[in-house]
Amino acid sequence: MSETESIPAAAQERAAELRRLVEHHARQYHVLDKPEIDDHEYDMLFRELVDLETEYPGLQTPDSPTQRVGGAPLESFTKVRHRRPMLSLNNAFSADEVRDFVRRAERALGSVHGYVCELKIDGLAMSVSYRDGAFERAATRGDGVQGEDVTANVRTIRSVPMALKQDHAPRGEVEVRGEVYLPKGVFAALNARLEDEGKPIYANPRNAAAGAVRQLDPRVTARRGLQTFMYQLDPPGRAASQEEVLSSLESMGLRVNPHRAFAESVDDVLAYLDHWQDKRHELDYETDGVVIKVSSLAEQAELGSISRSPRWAIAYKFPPEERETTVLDISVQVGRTGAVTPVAMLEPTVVAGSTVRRATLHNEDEVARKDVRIGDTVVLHKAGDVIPEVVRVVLEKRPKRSRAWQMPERCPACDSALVREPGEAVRRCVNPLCPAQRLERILHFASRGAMNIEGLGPAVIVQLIDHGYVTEAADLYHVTAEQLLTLEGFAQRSAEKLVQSIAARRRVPLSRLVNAIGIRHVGERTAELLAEHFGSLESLEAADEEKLRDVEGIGDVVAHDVAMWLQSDDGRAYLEHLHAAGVSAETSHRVEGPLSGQTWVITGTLDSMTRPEAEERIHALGGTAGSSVSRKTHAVVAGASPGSKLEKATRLGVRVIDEAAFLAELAELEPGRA
Ligand code: 1X8
Repeated sequence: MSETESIPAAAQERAAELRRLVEHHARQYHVLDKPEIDDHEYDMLFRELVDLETEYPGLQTPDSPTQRVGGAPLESFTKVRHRRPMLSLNNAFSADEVRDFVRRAERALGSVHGYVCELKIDGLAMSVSYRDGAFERAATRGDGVQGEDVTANVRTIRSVPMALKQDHAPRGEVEVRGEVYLPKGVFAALNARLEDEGKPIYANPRNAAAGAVRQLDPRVTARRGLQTFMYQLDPPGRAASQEEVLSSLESMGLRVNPHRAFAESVDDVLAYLDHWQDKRHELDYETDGVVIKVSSLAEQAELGSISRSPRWAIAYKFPPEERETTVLDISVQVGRTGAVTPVAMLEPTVVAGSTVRRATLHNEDEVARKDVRIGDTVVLHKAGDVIPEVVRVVLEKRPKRSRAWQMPERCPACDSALVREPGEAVRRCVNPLCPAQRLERILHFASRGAMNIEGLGPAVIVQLIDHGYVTEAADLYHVTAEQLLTLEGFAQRSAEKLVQSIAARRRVPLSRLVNAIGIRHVGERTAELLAEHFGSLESLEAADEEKLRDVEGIGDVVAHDVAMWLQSDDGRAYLEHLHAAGVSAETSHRVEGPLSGQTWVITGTLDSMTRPEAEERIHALGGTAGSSVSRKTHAVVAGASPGSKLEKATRLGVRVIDEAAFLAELAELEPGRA
């Protein structure tokens, strides 16, 4: 009798089904960075398969996904064989399962000298090798045995030192392992920009981090703002416990998560899990659990590993932050470029620490794929702990006689026919006079990342349009205090103040003006590239499609859109009206100040301000904001993920300061500023 004959047919069939499902979803997640189900659903499928194979060991085939670690590597990077396999961890989904882990460890060892609890980072596992203290190679986990050589990309991550701290750098080869991740704020900004530029967005920070690490162009990686936390050292040197490993990593200059705790007993461990259950939403990165490790390295060695995971560690997974709520309505919004977006209006509900009332459904294909209908009960979560998203419909709770949602054929604001161009997921209103687009264009124009007009928010702009004072951006500069007084909420003083603050934003840096114009697919970043390349609005206006394609970082689609816009009658009229209103781009007008004669270069992203804001503050103090580093550069301000400019500055011996030091200098030189 063969081993499988005693196994019920139903179990055999289910195991085969689960193997297929797990393989499929593991590939979507690890290889393609395009998960179709959320992590919890995947964990549950995986768990069911493990349980079935435990119950019927005959079901455990050598090719079962439970016997493997990650996804297969992509084709585009050189393969790297790990010195030791990069294991994954067994999961625990409840306090009982954590107690089981502790009990097993204590039974095997007699007693355990304590545990270390560390936050489980929802990032990308990474191995970084140093030789005689010098950065040598970085590799992704891949399938655990073989990963991808991503050395060039990881070199651009600021928190990965190119040289370990002298006194603490071990001789010979050491391998450091940890997680590469994208902070929540950086993730939200990245998606906002991608959406702005008409590109597909990332489902969560981990996928965005994976996308950044697997870029074929390291310059793109450098701009993404990746961060790291390291937690493993091989060989461990003098460290005898996980706590000492973490301290060693820190003293070598590597980034280590400050949140960790030593636990003597299972109760200490459980208290730690409890503490982070809700607190985790306050962090600026996503954590999906807590890794619990037997601390003593000797005890770890004694416990060893089984097939894919160590016996000395377990990953407790927080229950998913998901809430059910109902879809009150699906409304459609018209953006500044005419893109029409369906938005689910929800019964307000608290998810991951804040109240959610609406969630974008992105486009009609997404609504159809999820089959979201008005009246449905849906499961809601937050992508990257930030962006509310409808995960799925709870079909059992669907009201009778509900109907599939249909994208309107006509613009909800102006009733003109919507157009869906081939290859695009969105429908657009192409009526340039559409009032909804007009409002969005003006809102965008005045917004913080564009002209940054203080005191000119949505409530005022809506009224200005309603009263007929403003139909396009240029009209803002003709608004009078008398007109403002007829709006709600204005008195003489506040009206005068707003007129002044609008007038003060006639002259802005070119990149701001280019962004403010609101050309489709041109967001902050693209505007900067255009501004840097052309130097003046006149020379940008004179550019044709071919010249635009020459701009580094600008693709054919964007070049085409920008050229079409610049050549269109509407585009020309729009710019003419702005010129007539006295709006112009700052060329290098000279202000005398404490930074006169100094060139400052900003590289990477700053947390407290956008790059244009930082450059303006340098200008205001008489300084010049340069775009490349030379010996003449006075200082380089290095934000997150600074890339090659930082390397060059270091090479040339140019002074490099971080954001905090930059802010301190500004504060000293700008006495008038709060
Ligand atoms: C994975 C992770 C570990 C830690 C944090 N985040 C992770 N995603 C940690 O130990 N601090 S350990 C680990 C693994 O061994 N697969």
